[in-house]
Amino acid sequence: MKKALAFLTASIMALGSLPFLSAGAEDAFAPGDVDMDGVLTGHDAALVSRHLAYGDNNLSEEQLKLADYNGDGVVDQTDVEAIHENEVWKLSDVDMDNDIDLDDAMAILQEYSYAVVGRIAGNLPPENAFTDVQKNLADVGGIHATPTEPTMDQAIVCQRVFTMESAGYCYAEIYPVVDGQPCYFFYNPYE
Ligand SMILES: [Ca+2]
Ligand SMILES: [Ca+2]
Ligand SMILES: [Ca+2]
Repeated sequence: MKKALAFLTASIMALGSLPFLSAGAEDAFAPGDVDMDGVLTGHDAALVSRHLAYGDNNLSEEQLKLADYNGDGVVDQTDVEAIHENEVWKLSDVDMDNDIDLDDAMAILQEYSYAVVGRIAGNLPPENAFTDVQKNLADVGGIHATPTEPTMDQAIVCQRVFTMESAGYCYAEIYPVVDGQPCYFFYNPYE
């Protein structure tokens, strides 16, 4: 019995030290899926773009590996452009209908309101909860490396972007341009 236990302990320790276990976990995410929510979106482009422009969104080592979309060992604007070109949903398109409009701003605002009510009541209604993909899409500034509850600021920025695009404002007036590089997160005047 003692021998069997020792063998079991040794086996478990050996399993824990096997390198393929951790490699398998990393392989779960496709290149470019930096926020690790299972789908390539505008938020992945926003995270990498923000990292390059300001470096203030605390991407983990694993996320930086995923940010190297073309696998050339460097995270740069080429990766941002490629992720942006291949994104399935645009940043802030939280209802995922391929259009950024007032509906998205209202959805973010509603989710924010429910989250606040949920916090007060200690019970967030699950039927109104955003998925992680939606929470990530609401992160218009590309600041949050992990899914977070939507804020009122995000709703206002989303509405502002929709209004400016409708009014014909140019790219650089809506998106930041840092060191001559176009960015893929939204400028947030409330930050
Ligand atoms: Ca993603
Ligand atoms: Ca690269
Ligand atoms: Ca939409």
